[in-house]
Amino acid sequence: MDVKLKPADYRSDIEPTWCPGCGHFGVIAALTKAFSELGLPPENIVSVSGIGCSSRAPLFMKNYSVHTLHGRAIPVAVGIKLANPELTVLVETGDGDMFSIGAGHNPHAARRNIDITVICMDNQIYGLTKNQISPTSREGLYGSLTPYGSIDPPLNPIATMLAYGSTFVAQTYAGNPKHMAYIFEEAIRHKGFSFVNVLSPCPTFNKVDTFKYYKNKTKDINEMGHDPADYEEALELAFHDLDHYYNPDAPVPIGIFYKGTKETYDERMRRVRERYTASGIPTVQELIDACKPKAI
Ligand SMILES: Cc1ncc(C[n+]2csc(CCOP(=O)(O)OP(=O)(O)O)c2C)c(N)n1
Ligand code: SF4
Ligand SMILES: [Mg+2]
Repeated sequence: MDVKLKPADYRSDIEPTWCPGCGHFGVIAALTKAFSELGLPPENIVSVSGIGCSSRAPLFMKNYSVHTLHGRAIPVAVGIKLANPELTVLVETGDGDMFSIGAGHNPHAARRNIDITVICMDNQIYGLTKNQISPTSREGLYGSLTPYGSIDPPLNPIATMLAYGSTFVAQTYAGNPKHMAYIFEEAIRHKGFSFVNVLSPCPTFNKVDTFKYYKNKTKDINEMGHDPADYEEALELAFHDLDHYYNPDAPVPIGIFYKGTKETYDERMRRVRERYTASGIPTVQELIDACKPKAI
């Protein structure tokens, strides 16, 4: 008989080294809750991360994990998923890791609809390297290299990942454990590329986008009537995601922006293999024949 594991059963015996009050604590609590709710065996989960405070998250959980190079979690996760599509593969990353150095990988994993779940712990700052602005930092944010405040307009993670063709895009907030666990569950359950932006404050360095700031500001777009099947409305809502940076009355939208259905990359790969090869694994002659130029 299968015994359902509790969230604590998914934790490793390594204690997090994060600062007291870091939003990332809530993320691993919600993630282990989602694993437990989904009844996932730890040996079937692989978490891949880059470099950053956020990218340490896999260390504190019991499932398999690969701590890769800065910005390189997505290609490693894609390789793992394609080698063994039966695994649940996650990327646990940060706003710097994903949208600065790793940004070139995002459109390709999304447009190919590779069945992985990307969880971006977005604190709008580089925490690990002690306070530099990131692509998601708001204008005017002070950092150790921007003593007069950032003059860069911020990147919009939700609109970007929607435009790249992700089939699941959501935003949640580290101060709302129930909402986070629910969104993680939905993202992992989704067949295809799923992206979750988690607003996860860094109380040590980002003194603006704090738990206090988000309190009473987040609004669940699904409770307000947004249908996640509506891609155009999702884009419209996403374009207003950062309004609160410029307008103190604007809400911070959380919830599922978009959830669509599209054949996944590994399904397509399987279909092509079945069509062109006798055994699923091409022979050398079949590969040579397949490489000859031909009309579509
Ligand atoms: C190739 C390379 N360049 C730069 C760094 C330095 N570095 C380490 S973590 C990091 C930023 C991490 O920011 P983020 O992903 O937002 O994570 P956080 O610490 O904020 O959770 C940088 C620039 C590095 N480790 N490797
Ligand atoms: S520096 Fe910021 S992101 Fe890093 S552990 Fe401390 S609070 Fe968390
Ligand atoms: Mg960060």
